[in-house]
Amino acid sequence: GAGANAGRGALIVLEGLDRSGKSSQCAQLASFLETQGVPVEAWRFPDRTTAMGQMISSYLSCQTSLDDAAIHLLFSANRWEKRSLMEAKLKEGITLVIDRYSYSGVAFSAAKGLALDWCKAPEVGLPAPDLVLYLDISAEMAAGRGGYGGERYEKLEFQKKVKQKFKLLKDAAWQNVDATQSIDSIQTVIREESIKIVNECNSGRQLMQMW
Ligand code: FDM
Ligand code: MG
Repeated sequence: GAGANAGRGALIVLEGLDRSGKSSQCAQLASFLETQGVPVEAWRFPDRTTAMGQMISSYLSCQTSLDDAAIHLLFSANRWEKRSLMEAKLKEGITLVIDRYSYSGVAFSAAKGLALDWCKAPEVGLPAPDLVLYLDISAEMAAGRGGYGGERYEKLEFQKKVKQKFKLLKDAAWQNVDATQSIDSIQTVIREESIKIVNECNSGRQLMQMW
């Protein structure tokens, strides 16, 4: 096992287009880490359970309209309201596996035409992921999997733009994962990369800040 008693937990983020397989891969990864004796929690952003999260959810389901800049800041604030809890969990030695983070925040808003640097600014100072696993798939292939739920951004043409913006966000923590492989092959890669980073964090790797 990776050891449950020494250093901090790892901040692991899964990113990608809608229908790239993030949510099932996150769930499988969290269960796997648990079997390895790694204290772990699976999180997601947006966190729709908070007051801000409920405003976001109603925007995404097209029940409300909001200015593009305003909704961008709301998504960011939804991460900030979780900042101290994230930091506390990591410090306690709990690894967080998070479905979407600041990368989705910037990619989706920039795809609407907001300036990339403006979109990144409110993320500055949030805890930086130790590992970003980007599930790489074309928008066409993701759409072909069906099951777009009808939320605001779940449209092929828009997802193509989002993919172009994701490409501009590769940083030191970023790892591309070929998401056209089988679910099991993807999970194998994700497990290997995750165990490595969990061990590094456990043995003293410093928690960084965005961006
Ligand atoms: N999304 C997600 C954003 O536009 N900004 C953000 O900061 C985040 C975290 O919200 F279309 C978009 C991405 C997606 C939608 O996400 C809801 P889920 O994972 O489908 O719930
Ligand atoms: Mg969705």
